[in-house]
Amino acid sequence: MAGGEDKKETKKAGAEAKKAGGGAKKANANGGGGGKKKEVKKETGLGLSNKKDENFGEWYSEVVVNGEMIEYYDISGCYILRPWTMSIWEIMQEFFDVEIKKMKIKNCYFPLFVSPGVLQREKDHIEGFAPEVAWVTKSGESDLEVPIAIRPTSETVMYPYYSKWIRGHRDLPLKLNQWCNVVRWEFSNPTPFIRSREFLWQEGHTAFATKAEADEEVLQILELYRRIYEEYLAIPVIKGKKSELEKFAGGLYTTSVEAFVPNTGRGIQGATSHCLGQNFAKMFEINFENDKGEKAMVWQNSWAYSTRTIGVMVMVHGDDKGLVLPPKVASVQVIVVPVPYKDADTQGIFDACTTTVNTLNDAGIRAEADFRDNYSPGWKYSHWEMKGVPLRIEIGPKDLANSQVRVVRRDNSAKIDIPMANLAEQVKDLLVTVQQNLYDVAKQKRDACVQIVRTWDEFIDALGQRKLILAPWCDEEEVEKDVKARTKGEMGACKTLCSPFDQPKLPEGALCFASGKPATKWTYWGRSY
Ligand code: 87F
Repeated sequence: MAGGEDKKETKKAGAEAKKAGGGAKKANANGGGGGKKKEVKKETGLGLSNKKDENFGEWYSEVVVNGEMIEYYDISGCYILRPWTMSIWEIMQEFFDVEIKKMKIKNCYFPLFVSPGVLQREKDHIEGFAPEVAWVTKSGESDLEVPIAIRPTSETVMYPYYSKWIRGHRDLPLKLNQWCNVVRWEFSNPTPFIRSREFLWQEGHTAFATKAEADEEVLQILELYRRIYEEYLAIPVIKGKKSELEKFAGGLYTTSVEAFVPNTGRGIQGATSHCLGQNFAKMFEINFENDKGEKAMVWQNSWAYSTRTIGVMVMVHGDDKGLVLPPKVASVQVIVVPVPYKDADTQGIFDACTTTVNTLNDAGIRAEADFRDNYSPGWKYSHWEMKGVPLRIEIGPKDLANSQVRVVRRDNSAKIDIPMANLAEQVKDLLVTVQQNLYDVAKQKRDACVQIVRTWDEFIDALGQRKLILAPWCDEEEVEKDVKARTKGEMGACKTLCSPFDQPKLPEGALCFASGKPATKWTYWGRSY
């Protein structure tokens, strides 16, 4: 990149960090309030200065920084993923990795760099993506003889080797996955997790002898993506098929899980599972001799989910006190805070905290105590609320005397006193309850945003109200393009999110809301990320 541009980028990153409440805004390391600033609340110094319902964008940036998930970086669109983020990613990774291994998918690692030659082989499909490809052009002071691309996705990196490795039907299926980073030099509105220039993902690339096998795997993987969202992140998603316009152009068809962010009224593609058909097999000559001794082409799939999942979680569950982590992905599920009083038995309280943590850990619960002596209990409450820890246990002199602990839920602030005697069991149950409640509340809010429309006027009305729109559609590409054009505005165009697999019955003679032609399916529409 040229020097001038470089400076521009650095400036942009600075502006981004500022927007996030400084990026550098420290969580008040010495525990003291900073004094005059509006956002400094009570003695804690930890409050958010933006409210989720009032200023969503600023709120989001502030939450991911103050919750210690992200640190802004001096390159626009690039973010530091702090341990609080990585522990969530690792939990989801562990789940998915075990599941795909059950499906006999194997992990591998291909290089980060792509030679321009192979990238060009995919040029028809890459055309629209080309501006996002980042290139290495120099080493030290000298220009590289041939510039080298950084992978934005790995089809072109991997498939030449699929062509080499697949000879006969006995080499099939070939099912590989890699956990890696990719780079897409986005230009529009970078947002931590949601739209970043480098992100982490898994990308699966599989090849089969038959289309039937490929079709089956597409849905198996999509179900794993649904489970990540619904069972781990407590976010309801819609499984469905992308329109011809919105599918991966290089593939045959694209399936996705779609989430919704009620505050902004935007849909968000959660993960995709594509059947590539034989398009890449043709391009990369991935042929094999079938069991009849004939030459045949493989059928391929590719599928991915990324660290975007974490951004969706923050947007859906976070509140005005900060992050709200679903227990299944929280690296600390229970934070134990000693609440000593002047003349109380401080050592006794500290010992009870240690015992509590040990008891919970022994029961497989991820619990920690916050023994820091330079912060007040109130500061610690705010701190761990900001970080979204699902349960807080407070132990003070009264609790000690009564052989009980006070448990406070992050999701609804409910306070429950639990006898120390059967602590682990009750905390385990509570974590399950919190997980379920987060999902239920998110689903309620999402469902309340779904609007069924039948006419263009109803559609425009619903769009104005930031709804997730379900409409009968004729499934014609020209009509979708037309809807996009007619809804283009400051907030961005409305497009199809997916046609849900779970289709309500189309009434006899139902017409497309946009074209008035006979409708062939129900489709979700909305603005999206
Ligand atoms: C950006 C630059 C260059 C998306 C890009 O979804 C190429 C691309 O091919 C590109 N952005 N895509 C589509 C990715 C398709 C597919 N790849 C494997 C997936 C799942 C994992």
